[in-house]
Amino acid sequence: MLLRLCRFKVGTSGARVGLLQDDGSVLDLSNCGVTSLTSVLEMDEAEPWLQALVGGAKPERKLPGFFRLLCPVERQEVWAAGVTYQPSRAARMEESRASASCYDRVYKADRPELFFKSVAEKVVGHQGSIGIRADSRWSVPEPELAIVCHSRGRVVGYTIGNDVSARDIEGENPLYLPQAKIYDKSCALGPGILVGADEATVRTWRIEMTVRRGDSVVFSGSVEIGRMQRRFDDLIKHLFRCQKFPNGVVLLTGTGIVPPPEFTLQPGDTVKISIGTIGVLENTVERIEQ
Ligand code: DO4
Ligand code: MG
Repeated sequence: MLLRLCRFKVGTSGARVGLLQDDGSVLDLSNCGVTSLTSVLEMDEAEPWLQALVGGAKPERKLPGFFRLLCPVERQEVWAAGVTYQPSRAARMEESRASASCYDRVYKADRPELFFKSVAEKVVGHQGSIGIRADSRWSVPEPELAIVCHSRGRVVGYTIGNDVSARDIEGENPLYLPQAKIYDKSCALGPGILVGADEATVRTWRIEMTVRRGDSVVFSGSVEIGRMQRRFDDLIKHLFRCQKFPNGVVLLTGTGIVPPPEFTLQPGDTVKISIGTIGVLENTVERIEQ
């Protein structure tokens, strides 16, 4: 069975932990004594433990329509890597001519670009709304593979991330990067965390993204994860250098899909991202007022 850990809510009850099923239902792990996602992610061997749990305790099934998925983080910080695919390097060099060499150099350098993206409380889950800044004229989705690590730095799973960004603010001056990247609803993760896949398999998957406006598809694109210029363990090694994550961490691994310069997100758009067997992350766009 695919093990996709998720957080969900039934009515006004608190957050529960479950396993997302192919038919859209969820196996509720709360009656098996699982009260937090972090407690599972922090295990040394989460995968066999979950397999045994599902085989034995018979968790209750919750059908679609009777629950709402929440973002798959509790207290984990979210970080992001940048300029890890050739299209991202080319787009950044184009948008920011004055500092083009920064992007060119970081693409090849031993030290990757890593930046803080979000605290867990601000992350949007599947079917929540993502934000575009009212003071930006050029906002884009960045569909990215997200690696989930426990506090000792080992990869425990994968989810889908959207590193929503204001390209005009970023392009005006690289010192504005935090404002282009960090604001309300700029980070989405979901639908759940796939446990037990290895890097070689994940690198064969494609990231696919479609943006819809009303009845029209206004952008679609895809990239194979194997085109990523860096190895997962290399990114994680740098992230954990001189820094601890007591509750684990999620790392977005950079975008390889860059819409053309005339494309900007608009309120009401729907952004759908799918990756391999992780599933689909879908969000609608809302304007974040100043
Ligand atoms: O350097 C700016 C951000 C790059 C980024 O977010 C990406 O490549 O995905
Ligand atoms: Mg990005």
